Amino acid sequence: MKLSFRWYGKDDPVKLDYIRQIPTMRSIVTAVYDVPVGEVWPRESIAELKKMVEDKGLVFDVIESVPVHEDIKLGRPTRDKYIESYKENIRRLAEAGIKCICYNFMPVFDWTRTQLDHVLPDGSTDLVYYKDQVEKMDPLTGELSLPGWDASYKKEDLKDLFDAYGKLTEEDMWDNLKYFLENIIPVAEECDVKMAIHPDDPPWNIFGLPRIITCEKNLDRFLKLVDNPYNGLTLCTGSLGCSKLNDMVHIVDKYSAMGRIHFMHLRNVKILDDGGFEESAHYSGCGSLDMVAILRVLYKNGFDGYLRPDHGRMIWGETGRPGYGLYDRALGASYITGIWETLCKLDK
Ligand SMILES: [Mn+2]
Repeated sequence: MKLSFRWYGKDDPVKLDYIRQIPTMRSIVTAVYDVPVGEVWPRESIAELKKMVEDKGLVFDVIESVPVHEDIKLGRPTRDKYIESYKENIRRLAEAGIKCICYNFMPVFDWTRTQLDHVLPDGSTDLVYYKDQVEKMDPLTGELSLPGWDASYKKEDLKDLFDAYGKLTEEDMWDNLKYFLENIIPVAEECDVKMAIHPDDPPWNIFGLPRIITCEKNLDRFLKLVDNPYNGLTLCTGSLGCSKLNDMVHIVDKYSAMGRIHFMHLRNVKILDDGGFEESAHYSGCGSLDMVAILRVLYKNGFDGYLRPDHGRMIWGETGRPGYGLYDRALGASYITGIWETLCKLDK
Protein backbone atom coordinates (compact mmCIF):
# COMPACT_ATOMS: atom_id res chain seq x y z
CA MET A 1 0.00 0.00 0.00
CA LYS A 2 1.12 3.49 -0.81
CA LEU A 3 0.55 5.81 2.15
CA SER A 4 -0.74 9.20 1.13
CA PHE A 5 -2.15 12.36 2.65
CA ARG A 6 -4.64 14.91 1.37
CA TRP A 7 -3.34 18.45 0.99
CA TYR A 8 -5.34 21.48 -0.16
CA GLY A 9 -2.53 23.32 -1.87
CA LYS A 10 -0.44 26.27 -0.84
CA ASP A 11 -3.23 27.90 1.22
CA ASP A 12 -3.66 24.78 3.35
CA PRO A 13 -2.61 25.56 6.95
CA VAL A 14 -1.23 22.01 7.04
CA LYS A 15 2.16 22.46 5.38
CA LEU A 16 3.97 19.91 3.24
CA ASP A 17 6.88 20.42 5.64
CA TYR A 18 4.73 18.86 8.38
CA ILE A 19 3.18 16.14 6.26
CA ARG A 20 6.61 14.86 5.16
CA GLN A 21 7.48 14.30 8.83
CA ILE A 22 4.78 11.66 9.25
CA PRO A 23 6.72 8.37 9.20
CA THR A 24 6.63 6.48 5.87
CA MET A 25 4.50 9.14 4.16
CA ARG A 26 4.82 8.70 0.41
CA SER A 27 2.29 10.53 -1.78
CA ILE A 28 0.40 13.79 -1.68
CA VAL A 29 -3.22 13.77 -2.75
CA THR A 30 -4.27 17.16 -4.09
CA ALA A 31 -6.00 19.06 -6.89
CA VAL A 32 -6.06 22.34 -8.78
CA TYR A 33 -8.61 24.28 -6.74
CA ASP A 34 -8.90 27.58 -8.56
CA VAL A 35 -10.46 26.40 -11.83
CA PRO A 36 -14.28 26.22 -12.11
CA VAL A 37 -15.81 22.73 -12.35
CA GLY A 38 -15.88 21.50 -15.94
CA GLU A 39 -12.93 23.52 -17.20
CA VAL A 40 -9.49 22.32 -18.26
CA TRP A 41 -6.72 22.66 -15.66
CA PRO A 42 -3.82 24.80 -16.89
CA ARG A 43 -0.60 22.82 -17.40
CA GLU A 44 1.26 25.48 -15.39
CA SER A 45 -1.00 24.91 -12.34
CA ILE A 46 -0.44 21.15 -12.51
CA ALA A 47 3.32 21.66 -12.91
CA GLU A 48 3.38 24.05 -9.95
CA LEU A 49 1.66 21.51 -7.69
CA LYS A 50 4.01 18.77 -8.87
CA LYS A 51 7.05 20.89 -8.15
CA MET A 52 5.88 21.91 -4.67
CA VAL A 53 5.22 18.27 -3.76
CA GLU A 54 8.41 16.85 -5.28
CA ASP A 55 10.58 19.59 -3.78
CA LYS A 56 9.60 18.17 -0.37
CA GLY A 57 10.60 14.64 -1.36
CA LEU A 58 7.01 13.45 -1.75
CA VAL A 59 5.39 11.78 -4.76
CA PHE A 60 2.79 13.51 -6.93
CA ASP A 61 0.78 10.66 -8.47
CA VAL A 62 -2.79 10.77 -7.19
CA ILE A 63 -5.47 13.44 -7.61
CA GLU A 64 -8.55 14.06 -5.49
CA SER A 65 -10.70 15.19 -7.14
CA VAL A 66 -11.32 16.08 -10.73
CA PRO A 67 -14.95 17.12 -10.17
CA VAL A 68 -17.70 16.08 -12.57
CA HIS A 69 -19.89 18.91 -13.90
CA GLU A 70 -23.58 18.73 -12.92
CA ASP A 71 -24.57 18.74 -16.63
CA ILE A 72 -22.82 15.37 -17.00
CA LYS A 73 -24.68 13.93 -14.02
CA LEU A 74 -27.94 15.36 -15.35
CA GLY A 75 -27.30 14.13 -18.91
CA ARG A 76 -27.85 17.60 -20.38
CA PRO A 77 -26.94 18.24 -24.04
CA THR A 78 -24.01 20.39 -22.89
CA ARG A 79 -22.41 17.37 -21.20
CA ASP A 80 -20.24 16.48 -24.22
CA LYS A 81 -18.30 19.73 -23.91
CA TYR A 82 -17.59 18.99 -20.23
CA ILE A 83 -16.66 15.39 -20.98
CA GLU A 84 -14.11 16.64 -23.53
CA SER A 85 -12.61 18.87 -20.83
CA TYR A 86 -12.54 15.92 -18.46
CA LYS A 87 -10.63 13.82 -20.99
CA GLU A 88 -8.16 16.63 -21.52
CA ASN A 89 -7.63 16.83 -17.74
CA ILE A 90 -6.88 13.10 -17.64
CA ARG A 91 -4.32 13.53 -20.44
CA ARG A 92 -2.65 16.52 -18.82
CA LEU A 93 -2.48 14.86 -15.42
CA ALA A 94 -1.03 11.70 -16.96
CA GLU A 95 1.69 13.81 -18.62
CA ALA A 96 2.58 15.07 -15.13
CA GLY A 97 2.90 11.53 -13.74
CA ILE A 98 -0.56 11.05 -12.21
CA LYS A 99 -1.60 7.37 -11.93
CA CYS A 100 -4.94 7.62 -10.13
CA ILE A 101 -7.85 10.09 -10.17
CA CYS A 102 -10.56 10.16 -7.51
CA TYR A 103 -13.96 11.68 -8.35
CA ASN A 104 -17.56 11.33 -7.27
CA PHE A 105 -20.99 11.32 -8.88
CA MET A 106 -23.08 12.85 -6.09
CA PRO A 107 -25.75 15.32 -7.22
CA VAL A 108 -25.27 18.93 -6.05
CA PHE A 109 -23.88 18.24 -2.60
CA ASP A 110 -20.71 16.40 -1.84
CA TRP A 111 -20.37 15.03 1.71
CA THR A 112 -23.10 16.14 4.09
CA ARG A 113 -22.91 16.69 7.84
CA THR A 114 -25.09 18.62 10.27
CA GLN A 115 -22.30 19.95 12.47
CA LEU A 116 -18.56 20.32 11.96
CA ASP A 117 -17.49 21.14 15.51
CA HIS A 118 -19.38 18.69 17.70
CA VAL A 119 -17.57 18.42 21.04
CA LEU A 120 -16.65 14.92 22.19
CA PRO A 121 -16.32 13.94 25.87
CA ASP A 122 -12.52 14.36 25.68
CA GLY A 123 -12.82 17.95 24.39
CA SER A 124 -11.85 17.19 20.79
CA THR A 125 -14.30 18.07 18.01
CA ASP A 126 -15.62 16.02 15.14
CA LEU A 127 -18.10 16.04 12.25
CA VAL A 128 -21.52 14.55 12.88
CA TYR A 129 -24.70 13.72 11.01
CA TYR A 130 -27.80 13.85 13.18
CA LYS A 131 -30.96 12.73 11.44
CA ASP A 132 -33.33 15.03 13.36
CA GLN A 133 -31.22 18.03 12.29
CA VAL A 134 -31.22 16.98 8.62
CA GLU A 135 -34.99 16.57 8.64
CA LYS A 136 -35.41 20.19 9.72
CA MET A 137 -33.29 21.53 6.91
CA ASP A 138 -34.35 22.82 3.54
CA PRO A 139 -31.52 23.83 1.25
CA LEU A 140 -33.88 25.93 -0.86
CA THR A 141 -35.14 28.22 1.87
CA GLY A 142 -31.76 28.32 3.52
CA GLU A 143 -33.31 29.07 6.90
CA LEU A 144 -31.18 26.28 8.20
CA SER A 145 -28.15 25.56 6.07
CA LEU A 146 -25.87 22.62 6.32
CA PRO A 147 -22.31 23.56 7.15
CA GLY A 148 -19.79 23.17 4.37
CA TRP A 149 -22.26 23.77 1.56
CA ASP A 150 -20.76 25.12 -1.57
CA ALA A 151 -21.24 28.87 -1.14
CA SER A 152 -20.83 29.33 -4.88
CA TYR A 153 -24.42 28.14 -5.42
CA LYS A 154 -26.90 30.98 -5.38
CA LYS A 155 -30.36 30.08 -4.14
CA GLU A 156 -31.83 30.45 -7.69
CA ASP A 157 -29.17 28.15 -9.17
CA LEU A 158 -29.85 25.66 -6.44
CA LYS A 159 -33.58 25.78 -7.20
CA ASP A 160 -32.89 25.09 -10.90
CA LEU A 161 -30.65 22.15 -10.02
CA PHE A 162 -33.23 20.69 -7.64
CA ASP A 163 -35.90 21.04 -10.34
CA ALA A 164 -33.64 19.30 -12.86
CA TYR A 165 -32.80 16.45 -10.48
CA GLY A 166 -36.49 16.22 -9.54
CA LYS A 167 -37.16 15.01 -13.08
CA LEU A 168 -34.38 12.46 -12.93
CA THR A 169 -34.80 8.89 -11.71
CA GLU A 170 -32.06 6.70 -10.29
CA GLU A 171 -32.09 4.80 -13.59
CA ASP A 172 -31.40 8.07 -15.42
CA MET A 173 -28.43 8.65 -13.10
CA TRP A 174 -27.12 5.19 -14.00
CA ASP A 175 -27.49 5.95 -17.71
CA ASN A 176 -25.66 9.26 -17.31
CA LEU A 177 -22.86 7.64 -15.34
CA LYS A 178 -22.50 4.91 -17.97
CA TYR A 179 -22.32 7.51 -20.75
CA PHE A 180 -19.61 9.37 -18.84
CA LEU A 181 -17.59 6.20 -18.19
CA GLU A 182 -17.88 4.94 -21.76
CA ASN A 183 -16.32 8.19 -22.86
CA ILE A 184 -13.56 8.63 -20.29
CA ILE A 185 -12.37 5.11 -19.43
CA PRO A 186 -10.77 4.48 -22.87
CA VAL A 187 -8.79 7.71 -22.41
CA ALA A 188 -7.81 6.72 -18.87
CA GLU A 189 -6.62 3.32 -20.14
CA GLU A 190 -4.63 4.91 -22.95
CA CYS A 191 -3.00 7.24 -20.41
CA ASP A 192 -2.54 4.49 -17.76
CA VAL A 193 -4.56 6.44 -15.18
CA LYS A 194 -6.80 4.48 -12.83
CA MET A 195 -10.19 6.14 -12.29
CA ALA A 196 -11.53 5.68 -8.76
CA ILE A 197 -15.09 6.74 -7.92
CA HIS A 198 -15.74 7.83 -4.34
CA PRO A 199 -18.91 6.46 -2.76
CA ASP A 200 -21.74 8.80 -1.83
CA ASP A 201 -21.36 10.24 1.63
CA PRO A 202 -23.60 9.38 3.38
CA PRO A 203 -24.76 6.48 1.18
CA TRP A 204 -28.45 7.36 0.98
CA ASN A 205 -30.63 9.93 -0.78
CA ILE A 206 -30.58 13.42 0.70
CA PHE A 207 -33.28 16.07 0.17
CA GLY A 208 -34.81 13.87 -2.51
CA LEU A 209 -31.64 13.93 -4.62
CA PRO A 210 -30.81 10.48 -6.01
CA ARG A 211 -27.60 8.81 -4.83
CA ILE A 212 -26.42 5.58 -6.42
CA ILE A 213 -22.89 4.71 -5.24
CA THR A 214 -24.15 3.43 -1.94
CA CYS A 215 -23.93 -0.34 -1.41
CA GLU A 216 -22.48 -3.64 -2.62
CA LYS A 217 -25.23 -4.30 -5.14
CA ASN A 218 -24.68 -0.88 -6.70
CA LEU A 219 -20.89 -1.20 -6.63
CA ASP A 220 -21.28 -4.45 -8.60
CA ARG A 221 -23.48 -2.64 -11.08
CA PHE A 222 -21.05 0.27 -11.28
CA LEU A 223 -18.04 -1.93 -12.07
CA LYS A 224 -19.99 -3.70 -14.81
CA LEU A 225 -21.05 -0.46 -16.52
CA VAL A 226 -17.59 -0.50 -18.05
CA ASP A 227 -15.90 -3.71 -17.02
CA ASN A 228 -12.31 -2.56 -17.22
CA PRO A 229 -9.66 -2.39 -14.48
CA TYR A 230 -9.25 1.33 -15.18
CA ASN A 231 -12.82 1.77 -13.94
CA GLY A 232 -12.38 1.28 -10.20
CA LEU A 233 -13.17 2.45 -6.72
CA THR A 234 -12.05 4.81 -4.03
CA LEU A 235 -13.21 2.65 -1.16
CA CYS A 236 -14.03 5.07 1.65
CA THR A 237 -14.74 3.10 4.81
CA GLY A 238 -16.24 6.10 6.56
CA SER A 239 -18.72 6.84 3.75
CA LEU A 240 -20.06 3.36 2.99
CA GLY A 241 -19.47 2.36 6.60
CA CYS A 242 -21.95 4.83 8.09
CA SER A 243 -24.75 2.58 6.89
CA LYS A 244 -25.28 -0.52 9.02
CA LEU A 245 -26.32 -2.33 5.84
CA ASN A 246 -22.76 -2.25 4.48
CA ASP A 247 -20.43 -4.94 5.80
CA MET A 248 -17.15 -3.12 5.29
CA VAL A 249 -14.78 -6.04 5.82
CA HIS A 250 -16.65 -8.10 3.24
CA ILE A 251 -16.85 -5.19 0.78
CA VAL A 252 -13.14 -4.34 1.07
CA ASP A 253 -12.24 -8.03 0.76
CA LYS A 254 -14.40 -8.59 -2.30
CA TYR A 255 -13.30 -5.58 -4.36
CA SER A 256 -9.63 -5.67 -3.39
CA ALA A 257 -9.52 -9.36 -4.39
CA MET A 258 -10.95 -8.29 -7.76
CA GLY A 259 -8.20 -5.65 -8.09
CA ARG A 260 -10.80 -2.90 -8.47
CA ILE A 261 -9.88 -0.76 -5.44
CA HIS A 262 -7.33 1.81 -6.54
CA PHE A 263 -7.56 4.13 -3.58
CA MET A 264 -8.53 3.47 0.06
CA HIS A 265 -9.85 6.11 2.42
CA LEU A 266 -9.59 4.81 5.94
CA ARG A 267 -11.57 6.31 8.76
CA ASN A 268 -13.90 5.19 11.46
CA VAL A 269 -17.46 6.23 12.29
CA LYS A 270 -19.74 5.56 15.20
CA ILE A 271 -23.17 4.58 13.90
CA LEU A 272 -25.99 5.83 16.13
CA ASP A 273 -29.15 3.87 16.89
CA ASP A 274 -31.36 6.13 14.76
CA GLY A 275 -29.09 5.81 11.70
CA GLY A 276 -27.15 9.04 12.21
CA PHE A 277 -23.43 8.92 12.85
CA GLU A 278 -20.44 10.64 14.44
CA GLU A 279 -16.98 10.57 12.90
CA SER A 280 -14.48 9.13 15.34
CA ALA A 281 -10.75 8.63 15.77
CA HIS A 282 -9.32 5.93 13.50
CA TYR A 283 -8.88 3.32 16.25
CA SER A 284 -11.36 0.44 16.06
CA GLY A 285 -12.45 0.92 19.66
CA CYS A 286 -13.55 4.51 18.97
CA GLY A 287 -16.12 3.67 16.29
CA SER A 288 -18.19 0.95 14.65
CA LEU A 289 -15.61 -0.34 12.15
CA ASP A 290 -12.95 -2.99 12.73
CA MET A 291 -9.89 -1.34 11.21
CA VAL A 292 -7.59 -4.32 11.81
CA ALA A 293 -9.99 -6.64 9.98
CA ILE A 294 -10.22 -4.17 7.07
CA LEU A 295 -6.43 -3.85 6.79
CA ARG A 296 -6.01 -7.60 7.17
CA VAL A 297 -8.13 -8.34 4.08
CA LEU A 298 -6.28 -5.66 2.12
CA TYR A 299 -2.98 -7.23 3.11
CA LYS A 300 -4.21 -10.74 2.31
CA ASN A 301 -5.25 -9.57 -1.18
CA GLY A 302 -1.87 -7.92 -1.82
CA PHE A 303 -3.33 -4.41 -2.01
CA ASP A 304 -0.76 -2.08 -3.58
CA GLY A 305 -2.94 0.94 -4.35
CA TYR A 306 -3.07 4.28 -2.59
CA LEU A 307 -4.32 4.57 0.94
CA ARG A 308 -4.87 7.64 3.05
CA PRO A 309 -6.16 8.38 6.50
CA ASP A 310 -9.46 10.18 6.00
CA HIS A 311 -11.10 12.82 8.21
CA GLY A 312 -9.70 13.29 11.67
CA ARG A 313 -11.00 15.10 14.71
CA MET A 314 -9.62 18.48 15.74
CA ILE A 315 -7.33 17.90 18.70
CA TRP A 316 -4.62 19.70 20.70
CA GLY A 317 -6.09 23.13 19.98
CA GLU A 318 -5.60 22.90 16.24
CA THR A 319 -7.90 25.01 14.07
CA GLY A 320 -8.47 24.77 10.35
CA ARG A 321 -10.44 22.88 7.74
CA PRO A 322 -12.89 20.57 9.57
CA GLY A 323 -11.84 16.94 9.17
CA TYR A 324 -8.54 17.92 7.61
CA GLY A 325 -6.29 19.02 10.44
CA LEU A 326 -2.79 17.61 10.75
CA TYR A 327 -2.67 15.99 14.17
CA ASP A 328 -5.48 13.47 14.23
CA ARG A 329 -4.91 12.45 10.62
CA ALA A 330 -1.22 11.93 11.45
CA LEU A 331 -2.24 9.75 14.40
CA GLY A 332 -4.51 7.85 11.99
CA ALA A 333 -1.64 7.39 9.52
CA SER A 334 0.62 6.07 12.29
CA TYR A 335 -2.05 3.71 13.55
CA ILE A 336 -2.61 2.37 10.02
CA THR A 337 1.11 1.91 9.32
CA GLY A 338 1.49 0.20 12.71
CA ILE A 339 -1.16 -2.33 11.83
CA TRP A 340 0.33 -2.78 8.34
CA GLU A 341 3.83 -3.40 9.71
CA THR A 342 2.43 -5.94 12.14
CA LEU A 343 0.59 -7.76 9.34
CA CYS A 344 3.79 -7.83 7.24
CA LYS A 345 5.94 -9.15 10.08
CA LEU A 346 3.47 -11.75 11.32
CA ASP A 347 3.42 -13.10 7.78
CA LYS A 348 7.19 -13.66 7.64
MN1 LIG B 1 -13.50 9.59 1.77
